[in-house]
Amino acid sequence: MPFTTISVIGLGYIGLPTAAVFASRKKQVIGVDVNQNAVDIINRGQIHIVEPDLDMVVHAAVTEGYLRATTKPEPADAFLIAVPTPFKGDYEPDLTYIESASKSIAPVLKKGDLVILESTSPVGATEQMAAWLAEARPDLSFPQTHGENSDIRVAHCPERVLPGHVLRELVQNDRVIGGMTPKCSQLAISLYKIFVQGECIVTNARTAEMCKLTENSSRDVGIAFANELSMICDKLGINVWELISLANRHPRVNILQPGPGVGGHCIAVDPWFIVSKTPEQARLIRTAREVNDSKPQWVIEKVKIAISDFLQANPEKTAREVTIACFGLAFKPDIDDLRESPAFSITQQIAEIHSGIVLAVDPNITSLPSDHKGRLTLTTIDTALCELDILLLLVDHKEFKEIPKIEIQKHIVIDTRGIYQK
Ligand code: SAJ
Repeated sequence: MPFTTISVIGLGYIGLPTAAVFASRKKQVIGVDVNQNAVDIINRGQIHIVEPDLDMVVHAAVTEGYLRATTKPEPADAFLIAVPTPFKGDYEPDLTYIESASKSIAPVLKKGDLVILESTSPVGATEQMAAWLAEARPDLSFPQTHGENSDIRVAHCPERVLPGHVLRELVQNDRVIGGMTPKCSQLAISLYKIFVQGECIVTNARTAEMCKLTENSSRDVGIAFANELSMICDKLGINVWELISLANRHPRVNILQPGPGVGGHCIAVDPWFIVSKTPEQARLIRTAREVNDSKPQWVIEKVKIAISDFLQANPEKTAREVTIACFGLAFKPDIDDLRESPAFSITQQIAEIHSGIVLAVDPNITSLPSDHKGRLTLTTIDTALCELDILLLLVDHKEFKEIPKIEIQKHIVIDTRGIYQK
């Protein structure tokens, strides 16, 4: 077996579960992260992110001595880079994390090592990473200059796991393996086969990069279609959820669900990597992003209309006396992740513009982030139901679906997920 020691650079939502799963297969794993606090937490056998069951796997891996975290790269047989790839203010991809990760591992590389880029990346990033490595290590040869005879093998193998189901999907999902040469791909397959039960399918690095971007753009375009339909149906007085469920009875139609916008770190980001490379061609992909990004503002306008309807029906009241309860803060159902959450952003904006009380309700959140904006009070479902005048449903958490219909019918409801209107 060519891999005794495996190093994972970037111990976040992808890197930490990946490191832990390799360790659970009894490989020596060195996890590297620039965040000393995260490193300390992991070395105590704990985790600094939220993902079901990950705490147990990390705890076992650290206690049994297979996983160790550090801030400084050490020699290994394979390096997996799983650092963030955000975009800059102008939607251009920001590769600085990949650049510094490559430069940090370059000094410890040795002949025969495999370097894999797992971070979601714009087309060409793997070649760029290989160029940074080659620049830092002129004594070693790389695939871009030495092809199959290179000392170092390089591949792009994008992660495709769904937050909330990471441990299962890491093992079961098929893997796209984009080696810079066929030998690079073969070595990468032998690494992933340590834990991947899905199929490992070989392509080149550029196609693998584009494949990941395509998956998330496809979902973004699908959600944009649903969101656009919801705005069209609102104008035409049609229940969009009934419409979609009827249309989806056609054997070749499968429309996704509208919502208050698209959140998370991936789907709202990755399509821009295609747009930034090919702005003239990527017209639909750009428009989908714009449609989804415009949905939170559309929801806020609906809330303003509901306030004025309420005041017309209750002329003795003023806006200060109208209580709005926002049900759901997370970026999708049944998780507690507030990252890039349209629900949280809408709730904060309402708290900033509304003069009355704004209640935030989320059964998965125990406290609001310390830097939240606006006057917001986190409360329970029952308290909110007693106090609210307008119910704004933003996330289809299971607890919200269980509220008796009779409780919902008493109130003015803006249901962005259709759970009370289906
Ligand atoms: N959403 C809707 N309507 C839908 C489906 C989703 O409004 O019908 C919204 C969700 O509420 C959420 C956002 O879209 O705000 C994204 O959620 P998601 O569940 O579609 O995806 P993520 O961001 O949690 O994970 C995605 C996955 N990609 C695909 O399903 C193609 C995952 O497999 C990727 O690994 C992940 O991005 C990633 O890391 O790139």
